[in-house]
Amino acid sequence: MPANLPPQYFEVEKRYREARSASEKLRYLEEMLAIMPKHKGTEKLKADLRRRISQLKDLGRSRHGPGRRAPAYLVEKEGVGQVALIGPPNTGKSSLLAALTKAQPLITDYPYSTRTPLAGMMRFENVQVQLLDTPPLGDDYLEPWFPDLLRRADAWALVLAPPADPLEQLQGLEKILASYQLAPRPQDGSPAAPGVATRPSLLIFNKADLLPDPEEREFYLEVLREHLPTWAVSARGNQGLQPLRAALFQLLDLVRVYTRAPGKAANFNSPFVVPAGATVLELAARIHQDIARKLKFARVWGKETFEGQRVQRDYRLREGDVVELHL
Ligand SMILES: Nc1nc2c(ncn2[C@@H]2O[C@H](COP(=O)(O)OP(=O)(O)OP(=O)(O)O)[C@@H](O)[C@H]2O)c(=O)[nH]1
Ligand SMILES: [Mg+2]
Repeated sequence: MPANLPPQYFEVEKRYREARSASEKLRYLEEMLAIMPKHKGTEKLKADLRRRISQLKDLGRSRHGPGRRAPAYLVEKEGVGQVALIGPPNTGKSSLLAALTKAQPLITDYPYSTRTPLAGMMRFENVQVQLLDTPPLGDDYLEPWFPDLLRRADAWALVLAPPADPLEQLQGLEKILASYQLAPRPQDGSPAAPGVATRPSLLIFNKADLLPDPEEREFYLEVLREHLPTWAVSARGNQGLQPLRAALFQLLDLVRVYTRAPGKAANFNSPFVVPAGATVLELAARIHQDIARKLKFARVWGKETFEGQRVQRDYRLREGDVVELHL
């Protein structure tokens, strides 16, 4: 039996998916439950919403009292994607988290100050990307959960900084990753070694302010860029962070599209964010399976199409497309 959910429901559901905190998510779930018409066709959905609500409530409880369920390192993913800031001790990972998000990590002059991961939300234009500050990846002891955290992340930002030689820092990091069968994804599209999991990665060359000589800085950047895309910044001096935000979002390889109802304007503050290469049909499925099932065609306003061009269900969405779904 079709659920026949009102359009308002999907609006709230979209906000739920984009919500940044557990309490926000909880509020939207409860709103969805209230809006949802109650009949036989919605029973499964109702049970599902109730289950998600109670899970979130449990999560809220476990943060306080004893008997917590989720270990502290298991950070709930929020926003359009998660980028882990990883690197040797004292390179400024926590400082970057503080500079790019509202999170307030511990920052100290001495190394090994970060002991557990901490997440923060980085705004880039109209989306939020989750950044994850992590303990240093040194030569010695590594927390047993660290490889799992690395695998769960959608992408990695490797944070290097002077005075150490950045290329040596990078090679040290790659060695640690390799010992867990992990590697930054090669930028030339070449395949990774068999059995090795890769993540899209970039290098952040932090504390660039400590290298006031532009020639020296350029020398390092050139060397690093042969390995991975590299961004020179100063977290402390607030330098180069704007382009870094864009690069961190682009690392996730997502496109932002906007839906509109016939004759109405699109809401450009609130994109649907889908993997690059996703089709109109996948967008419809993201909104609701019923809509995907009934989808006949779409009209697209975008850079690669003419105004309101009629496209089929397998049309691949491009960044910035405005889409009108026709059922
Ligand atoms: N000069 C300069 N110092 C910086 C910059 N970013 C961070 N620092 C300093 O470097 C030191 C270490 O910064 P953190 O952010 O704690 O470094 P971290 O990588 O999180 O360190 P661990 O958690 O120990 O691995 C602090 O004294 C920061 O103030 C920068 O861009 N320039
Ligand atoms: Mg730190």
